Amino acid sequence: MEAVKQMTNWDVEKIRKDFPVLSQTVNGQPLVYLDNGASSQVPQSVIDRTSKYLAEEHSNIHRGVHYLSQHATTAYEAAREKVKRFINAPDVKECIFVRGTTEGVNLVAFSYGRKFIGEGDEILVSQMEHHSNIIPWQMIAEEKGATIRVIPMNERGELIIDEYENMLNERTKMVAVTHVSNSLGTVNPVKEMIATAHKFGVPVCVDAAQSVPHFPVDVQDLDCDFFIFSGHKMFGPTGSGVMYGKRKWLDQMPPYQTGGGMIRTVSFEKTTFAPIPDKFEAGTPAIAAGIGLGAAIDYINAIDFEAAAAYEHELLEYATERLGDIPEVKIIGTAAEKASVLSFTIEGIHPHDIGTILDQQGIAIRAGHHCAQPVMEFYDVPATARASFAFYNTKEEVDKLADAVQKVIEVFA
Ligand code: C6P
Repeated sequence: MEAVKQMTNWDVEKIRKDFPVLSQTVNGQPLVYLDNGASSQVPQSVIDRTSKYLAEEHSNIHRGVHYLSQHATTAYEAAREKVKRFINAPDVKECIFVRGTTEGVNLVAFSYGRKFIGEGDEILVSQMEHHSNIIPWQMIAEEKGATIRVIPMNERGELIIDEYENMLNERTKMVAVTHVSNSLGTVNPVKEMIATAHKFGVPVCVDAAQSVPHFPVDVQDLDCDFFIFSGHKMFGPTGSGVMYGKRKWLDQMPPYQTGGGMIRTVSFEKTTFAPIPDKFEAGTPAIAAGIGLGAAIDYINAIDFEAAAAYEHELLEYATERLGDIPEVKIIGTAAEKASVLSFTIEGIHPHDIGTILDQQGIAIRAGHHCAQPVMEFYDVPATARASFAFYNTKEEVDKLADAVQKVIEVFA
């Protein structure tokens, strides 16, 4: 609690004014939006930039010689440059626009997998992966006769790194691991995991859907081979996302989807493909969403993101303390390193009932398996209630959450 009081360098009330959605009432109560892990809210600057594109610049890109097309192309490619700087990619061409993390992982699994994974090979995924970072690997493993092996975790929801190290061998062809768990909030030591995998020559695909909205990232420092995230979880629009990949892989990988915009030459006999990034961007992309993602990066750059991360961390600690003080509440996911996610259960009350009662008080949380059924199985629960925070949430909102949870318990007593 003390820590939150000391947060002098983060003016949350000023920040909140940037997000129009936050000032509404829901079910007669001021909205308390604690479902940022599903989708974060969008600042006015992103709304304005996207509207401007639709109102004044809308046109197909990379295809026209006319003014609008060139203008839209410039704006879209400027967004790609922003992505490059945001994640510190060495080359803008290594930043492939996708519709979101799901599409990005499918792209890597099927394209890398078709080229580099064979019979008897092994793919490591962790116990805490989102379904998006399990199923594509399962599909390619099935197609190729490869095996999925699971990096285990302990009761706190931390990966057991010793066991991970023992799992790597000459058959391992990929490590697919989440940077931050969406169901537990665990921040995984991906930099160390990548260094270990590289000792075996194994590439690592990092699911960064839940990390990029919460703290600065640097793909060169991590030395990851693939790094994938969604725009709609980092204050941008849905339909935007990024798959960063090292050129050494991308140049060798076959296209994932084919069609317009990704070719060099086409004849009925043979097609040759454009270099990256075009090779992986078939068809007309989500132009407005991509430009909006660029604006979201501008927004993050304009605030003090390090201070935002520190504030959010203190908020999470405060929420953990408040909910932890309620004897009936069991917190799921107690890793030493956590970011912005608080999953919990209450004995005898289904998380959907918790979510519904909280909604009646204007509090938005997520209840369910969070597309992480193996995590639910690990803890032997059907679902959890999950509050997930962003830098515009407040200590007062955490208090409302804790009071509302207390009321839920009273209703069911
Ligand atoms: N998690 C959540 O409420 P998409 O849907 O493609 O933008 O992102 C998929 C995805 C992949 N990895 C992780 C770690 C994620 O958290 C998500 C999305 C949302 O937790 C919706 S299930």
